[in-house]
Amino acid sequence: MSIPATQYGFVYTKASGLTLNKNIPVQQPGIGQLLLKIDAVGLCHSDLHVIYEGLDCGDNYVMGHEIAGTVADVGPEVDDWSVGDRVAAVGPNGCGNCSFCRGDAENVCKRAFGDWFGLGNDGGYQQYLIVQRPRNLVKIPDNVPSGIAAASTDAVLTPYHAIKMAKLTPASKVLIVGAGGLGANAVQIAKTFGAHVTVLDKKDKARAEALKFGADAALESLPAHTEAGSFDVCFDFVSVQATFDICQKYCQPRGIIVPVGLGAPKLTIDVADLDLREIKILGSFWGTTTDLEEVFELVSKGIVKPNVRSAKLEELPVYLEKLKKNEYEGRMVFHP
Ligand code: FEH
Ligand code: ZN
Ligand code: ZN
Repeated sequence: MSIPATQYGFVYTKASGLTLNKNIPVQQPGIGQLLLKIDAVGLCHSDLHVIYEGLDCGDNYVMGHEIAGTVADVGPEVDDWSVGDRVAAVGPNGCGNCSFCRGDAENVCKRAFGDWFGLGNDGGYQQYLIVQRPRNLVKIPDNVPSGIAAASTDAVLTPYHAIKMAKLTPASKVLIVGAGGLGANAVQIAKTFGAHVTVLDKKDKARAEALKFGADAALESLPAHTEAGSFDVCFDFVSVQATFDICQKYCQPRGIIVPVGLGAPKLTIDVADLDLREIKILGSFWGTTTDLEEVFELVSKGIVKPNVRSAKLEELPVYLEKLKKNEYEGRMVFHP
């Protein structure tokens, strides 16, 4: 595989936002590192939160946190990967040594904040990436195309981790608010746990897709006669006050609300109701290496089918604008 000396990529700085750099050196991997040729990288709302809404993950790095690639070169002391392996990056990029990383919770590794792939540390909006910690890579199944793999590293991994944290059972009555990219994948995942799934979404197309993915009901809003406290677990993929209030009203006593979306920086909680009915609010962030391995199992078996569209990486600025205006469905992935 001939590796160029320089490449192009999209670099984020607090001063200039996201800009194209056509002369980024392609480094050689050092001890314990590997060089990844980027095959596909997904575009996410979190990118918009960084570029336009002040989410501070750091300064001066190549963005792109939903990464699938092929190992192009390995440095000394890297023995768990070989040139030609197809791998996906586990975004939170845990340090590997702390109690969280050793406890299968590397997604909340405190040392990795600001070191996430494409969100503080260099990511996949370029042709080649030096991976400092190859432990944070997962093999992509042979039958999973790179675009689907890239999208799965967040649009499937994030809802999968949230659902796993909520410990669904076949007796679970689940409410999913927002059946866009992550919500649509959540429907498919929740059905693998045997749960009864009700979806709320304003868009006809999203409700139709949710029913196609196995939702038991897909509604624009809950009927007036719906009993307050009808659901064991409410996943809010929008997380604005109005959707959170719906979740709190219709969550069972001792039920769980998981505000997965980042629609509002803060939410108001009816604390008396929360206490009287012992409602749990569960934070959930991205996912772990184990989760991503399990996600690839589901995707490889065709049980979860993420909705993905592809474009050339050079077209990224065009699709950033489209995403801002919600002008497309599904996940955009880019190929350098
Ligand atoms: C979410 C919020 C902030 C940073 C990163 C994330 C991940 O789910 C990537 O989208
Ligand atoms: Zn993302
Ligand atoms: Zn750690």
